[in-house]
Amino acid sequence: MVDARMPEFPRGFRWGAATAAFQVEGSTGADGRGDSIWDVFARMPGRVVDGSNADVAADGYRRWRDDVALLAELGVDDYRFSIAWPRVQPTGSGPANEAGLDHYARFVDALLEVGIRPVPTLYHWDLPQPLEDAGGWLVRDTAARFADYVELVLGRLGDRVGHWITLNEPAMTTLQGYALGTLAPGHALMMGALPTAHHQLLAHGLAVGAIRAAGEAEVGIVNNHTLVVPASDDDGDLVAAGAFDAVYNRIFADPLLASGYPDLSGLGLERMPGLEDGDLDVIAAPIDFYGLNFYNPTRVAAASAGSAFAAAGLPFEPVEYPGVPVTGFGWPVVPDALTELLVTLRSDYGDALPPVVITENGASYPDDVVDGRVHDAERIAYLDGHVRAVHAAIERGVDVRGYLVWSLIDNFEWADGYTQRFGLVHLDLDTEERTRKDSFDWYRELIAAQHG
Ligand code: GBH
Repeated sequence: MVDARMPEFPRGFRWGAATAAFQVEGSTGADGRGDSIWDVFARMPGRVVDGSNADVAADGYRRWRDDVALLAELGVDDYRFSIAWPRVQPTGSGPANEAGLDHYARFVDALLEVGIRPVPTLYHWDLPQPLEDAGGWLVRDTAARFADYVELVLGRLGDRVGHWITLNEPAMTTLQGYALGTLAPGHALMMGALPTAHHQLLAHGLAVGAIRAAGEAEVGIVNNHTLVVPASDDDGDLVAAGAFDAVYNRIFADPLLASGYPDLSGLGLERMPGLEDGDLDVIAAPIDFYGLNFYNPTRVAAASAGSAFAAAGLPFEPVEYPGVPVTGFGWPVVPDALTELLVTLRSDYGDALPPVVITENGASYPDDVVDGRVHDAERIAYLDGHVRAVHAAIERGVDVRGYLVWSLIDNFEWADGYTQRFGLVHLDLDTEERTRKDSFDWYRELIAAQHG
């Protein structure tokens, strides 16, 4: 099934898979875990499309040995998972809940035992609810709380984890969690959400400081970027595309890799709200790798009169991407956009861009089990195209060091509940049974061939 013409990646290139605690663990009440904003959001009627929650999810908190075995069979170098803050600090502050840390210590040891490098994300969207009650990412103190939590994790796992990721996709927390309200905590503050961008980046910078102080481990952040494609060459569309790029990409990348925030005048702002003296130095602390989550490009036009975007004072509007296939989620499939994005990052940030790791890439499709198998040819085509796109970027001079598939296993897809499946492994929602999809075998063979 493996296409023999898959080009060879550089020696040492790392292959892996990714998940996040809230999406796979379940056992939300076990061992003293507290509520996160996602537990609460899922209880609000109408917020999760299928009315589901993550109380069981993929049952990973109990079935973690099965998942380690699947990863070992897949032959991955790296496994990216996340640590649930409300398991470590059930209320978001105070002493560590040792039972929560015990789980991750066991899990990390099991990965190391089978030769897989653990790459934990310290925050993948599960903010302890009491911190949200105190203002969440809108308040500066949450950044300090995050740094305290990170120190507790380092105190327990710092001797056996050599690679940390601070935050997952701060852009989605700001844009969907606080500006539009489509993800937890569900606030529709539009421009009022911007301080959450700054406070998350500050939290990242403080966490980098804590990790440096604790030892030699490498650290990076995960940003999701999109390739912004103007809908036409008209001035209005070009200006709109620039503003969209600032909001979606540059606010979250420039303070890390360039000097400070991008020009926000297109949004009617003189400076980033919440920014205080010295913050930019904290945020710009050097990182060892830049995690990039990529799913699709975005076509952007000038906001049309009467649209929700125009009503909110925003100059842009994402529009349909014509003439390409779409995933089960309706997202456009354009592998070349990943090459272009990587080349653009390299040319925009130059040597300030550290080595890049593709920390998520994948696609959702319906995936029915037929005679004990899942024939997910579309997922294989998606992954194959994007792996080649990464190789093309390397050939054009971008230093990419790894590629992780989202996701190891079907899981709780946030506001889309269990209606979207991204896994290499199929999850039976009634029995929790795991079934390898064809894409699992494809990826296993790809990794084996690349390892040579
Ligand atoms: C990631 O976010 C998350 O880190 C992960 O937890 C999640 O499960 C995974 O992706 C899959 O969703 O409608 O064409 O405009 C993804 C961020 C934001 C990427 C929305 C795609 C919309 C595409 N996504 N974006 S489109």
